[in-house]
Amino acid sequence: MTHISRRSFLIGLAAVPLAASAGCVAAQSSPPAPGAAPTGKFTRALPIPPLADSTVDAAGTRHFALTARTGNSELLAGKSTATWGFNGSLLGPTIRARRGEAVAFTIENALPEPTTVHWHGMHVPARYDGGPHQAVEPGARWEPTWTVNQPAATLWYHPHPHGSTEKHVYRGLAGLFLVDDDVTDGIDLPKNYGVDDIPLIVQDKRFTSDGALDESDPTDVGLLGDTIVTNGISGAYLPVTTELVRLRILNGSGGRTYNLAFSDDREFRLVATDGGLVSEPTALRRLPLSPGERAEIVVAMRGGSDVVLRSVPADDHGGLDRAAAARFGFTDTVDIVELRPERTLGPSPGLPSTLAPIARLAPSTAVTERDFELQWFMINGARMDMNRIDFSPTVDTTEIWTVRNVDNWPHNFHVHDVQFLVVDIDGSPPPAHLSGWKDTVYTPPGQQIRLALRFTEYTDPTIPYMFHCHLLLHEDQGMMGQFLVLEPGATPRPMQMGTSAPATAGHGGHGG
Ligand SMILES: [Cu+2]
Repeated sequence: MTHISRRSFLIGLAAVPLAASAGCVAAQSSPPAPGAAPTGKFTRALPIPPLADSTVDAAGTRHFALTARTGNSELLAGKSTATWGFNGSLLGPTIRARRGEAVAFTIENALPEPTTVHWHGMHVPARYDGGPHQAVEPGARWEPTWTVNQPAATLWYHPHPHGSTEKHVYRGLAGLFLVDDDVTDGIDLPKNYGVDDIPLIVQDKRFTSDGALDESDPTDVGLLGDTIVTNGISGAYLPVTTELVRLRILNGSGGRTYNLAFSDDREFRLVATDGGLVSEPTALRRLPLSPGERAEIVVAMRGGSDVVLRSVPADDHGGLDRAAAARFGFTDTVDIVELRPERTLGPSPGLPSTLAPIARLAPSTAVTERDFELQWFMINGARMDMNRIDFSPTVDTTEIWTVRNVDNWPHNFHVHDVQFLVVDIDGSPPPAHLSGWKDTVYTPPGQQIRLALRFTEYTDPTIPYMFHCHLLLHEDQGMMGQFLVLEPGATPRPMQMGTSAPATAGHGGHGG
């Protein structure tokens, strides 16, 4: 097993100045006069990922097909870039299914290397989770199927191959998975997909001089790009026709954390987090979103008055010291999309004062407590081993997990199969944006975050689920572990793989 000491790793990766790119740091431009011609920076209409085609069989199962393939895309206007996508050259169609519906997928791999498709945020049997144990070889096919059984939410799908997740996502493999249910259908929220209910897949890229994706010089949090691409293009604007717009925002970056805000500092309402609706619309002016997290917000528009959704420097530097905050992108200002409303906007229903009650998981009912220390590429001092099961929760019991970032790097924490609740942060109740269902949570240096989780329905003594840092370089470098969900009293029978070494592609040669 290759061992890389932290010191040699740091020496091996000379600090990359996020010369962020003077050209991409947003200037405080005054909004153009209503009806004015587009002014240079936002030059292309935001593409809306198409809804995935599906067919329903006699038994009521909804079938989808996804093929991971190579292609070329116009991430930058007028330039062709080699990219990867599902059913196309870049990103993937938006999967949509209802709670209670059985879904079945035919996944085909037309890439030159193995990949997987992981259903991020989905409650799904471990064998269909799409983690590193479900590799799909080039030319092979994988057919997961399950019944959707969780509240309406904005989930997503992306590759999770052992040691290569960052590059597969960076090259373009990602798509949204929207779950619908009767509760959300019955609430007055903008819900006309692509019109007033807008998906935003936010990613950062860096390009070589000839327009290729630059995969060199990762920082300690991975590939930080100086160009924001939203739904696959840079410089996107969104024509708006309604008074309210719902934005379903995915941080699809591997290493960059965004601190969302509008250019005129207007308020917006948070209506959903990773796992679905929050209990009531929450007024915010800033919303941090670390890699893998989603948020749904509703923002009021004024006819003819353009406004830019952007990421602004984090007030607290993400809990990092100033130098680290700058090195890891926390002090950058980057534009995501310009919202360009018509002069006269169609009416939107007013937001209700309450959305969906959050059923608390009382910590006092927890039967098991576990501790997780995040540091460097390790959780509890260990790096990922495909042959090591770290622990095995019992189905239908509540657990409390205490996650501490004891590092001076940013990390976050993602758990497969389940949506959890943040119990407290350093002993205090979580802020509004962390009060709903979550599957990924940012864990700043020095903080202690307690999570309440309850694994239900699916057990498997052989095939594990993952928990990991969703900064994808960290995940690839081994900041991940595995657990089995078991029936009471069941004995684990973990599968054994041929390899136990964490992949070090791109970071080899620094052996200490
Ligand atoms: Cu990390």
